[in-house]
Amino acid sequence: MPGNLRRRSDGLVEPAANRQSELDVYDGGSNVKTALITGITGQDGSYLSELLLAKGYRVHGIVRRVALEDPDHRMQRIRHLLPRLELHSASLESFASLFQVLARVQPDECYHLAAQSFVSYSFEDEFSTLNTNINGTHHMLAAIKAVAPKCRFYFAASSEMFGKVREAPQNELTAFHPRSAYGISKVAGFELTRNYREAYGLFAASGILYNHESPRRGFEFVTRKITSHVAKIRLGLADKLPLGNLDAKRDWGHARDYVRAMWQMLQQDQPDDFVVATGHAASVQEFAEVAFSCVNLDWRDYVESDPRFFRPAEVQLLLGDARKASRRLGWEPTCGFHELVEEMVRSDLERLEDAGERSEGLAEPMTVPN
Ligand code: NDP
Ligand code: GDR
Repeated sequence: MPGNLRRRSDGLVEPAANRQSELDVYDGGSNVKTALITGITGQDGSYLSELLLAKGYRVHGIVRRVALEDPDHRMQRIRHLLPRLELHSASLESFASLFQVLARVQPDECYHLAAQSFVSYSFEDEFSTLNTNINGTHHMLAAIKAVAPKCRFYFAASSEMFGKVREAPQNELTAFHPRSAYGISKVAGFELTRNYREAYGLFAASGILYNHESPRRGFEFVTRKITSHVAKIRLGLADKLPLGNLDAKRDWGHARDYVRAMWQMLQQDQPDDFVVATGHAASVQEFAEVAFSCVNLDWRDYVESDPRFFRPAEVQLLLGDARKASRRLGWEPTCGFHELVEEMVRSDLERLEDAGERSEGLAEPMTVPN
C-alpha cells in the first residue's frame, strides 16, 4: 500500500492524511447521497467524480488492486480528488468482490463505467473484452439486485452498438448492428440492464453515449493521439503522425457535458435509455485539420497513412439524435467541435512545455501504444 493511502478496519482504502475532517463535511447532512463509480480512474470517472462531489455526494470508487500499488501512474486523472474519495479494490471478473463492496457501501446511485473501452483492442482480444464487459455488467446488476435493490444503476452503453448504421442520425429506436467485440459487449450490457429493469424492477438506465473527448482522453484514442502529436510536432519532438481511416466520421462532444447527462438520467422518476450526442459529425481528417491549424501547421505535411491503424470492420459514420435527452432531461451540449479541439491541443502543448521546463523528460504520463 503506498504511503499516501491506508486501509481502514472496514476494508476501505483512503488517503492517509486528514481523512475524518474531510468526511465531517458530509456526515452531518441528512440528504447526503452516496454514489459508487466503477471505472473511476478513467476519463469519465474523473469528470463524474468532480460533478458528484460538487453536488455534495459521498463518492466511492472501485479500482483495480494494481491501481492502489501505483497511484501516481494509474490514478493520475483523480489524483486531485483523492482526499475526497473512498476507494475499494475489487475485480469486475469477480462477483464476490463486487458483491462485498456493494453490500458495504449501500450506494443510492451506481455508475458502471468500467470496461475495456478501446474498440481496436477488442479485435486483438475478443475474449477479455467480452469477459470484462459482459460479465462485469452482469455481476454489478446481480449484486445490486441481491444487496442494494433500491440503488439506481447507470450503464455506459455506446454508439458503437449501432455500428453499421441502419439510419442517420440514430436514436433510441434505431436497430443495433455492432461491428466489433466491444460493440457486441455493449449490446449485451444494454440488454442485461433493460432486463434487470423489466424483470426485477431495478431502476436501471443506459446512456447511449457518442464519442466524448477531453484533455483527459487516453492517448490511444484518435483525438488525443492527434492532439498529442500536434503538440509534439509543434515543439519539434516528432515529425509525423501515422493514422488509419481518415474518412470515419464521429459525433464528438466534451466528456464534461456527457457525465452531466449520466447524472440527470438517474434523477428521473422512471428509468429509461437515452442517446447523448451533439448532432454534428466530423471526420478524423477534419479533426486533424483543425488540430494542426491551431498551431498554424498544415496537416497534409505530417499525417501519413499507416495500415496498422485500420480496423478489420470499420464503423464509418456515427451521428446521434439526442432530442429525447433534450426534451426529458433538459440536457444540451455546451462545447462545440472547434472549442473541443482547441482545448485538447492547448492542454497537450502546456503539458509538454511544463515537462520540458521541469526537465523531467517528455514521456507521456500514461504510456499506452498509440
Ligand atoms: P476509459 O478507458 O478512460 O476508462 C475505463 C475505466 O475502466 C478505467 O477506470 C479502467 O481502469 C476501468 N477498467 C478497464 N478494464 C477494467 C477491468 N478489467 N477491471 C476493472 N476496471 C477496468 O473510458 P471512458 O472513461 O472514456 O469511458 C467510460 C465508459 O463509457 C466505458 O465503459 C466506455 O466503454 C463507455 N463509453 C465511452 C465513450 C467515450 O467516448 N469516452 C462513449 C460511449 C461509451 P484502469 O484505469 O485501471 O485501466
Ligand atoms: P472509437 O474511438 O473507436 O470511436 O471508440 P477511436 O478514437 O479509437 O476511433 C475513432 C475513429 O478514428 C479512426 N482512426 C483511428 N483510431 C485510432 N484509435 N487510432 C488511429 O490511428 C486512427 N486512425 C483512424 C478509427 O478507425 C475510428 O473510426 C470510442 C471509445 O471511447 C469507445 O469506448 C466508445 O464506446 C466509442 O468511442 C463511442
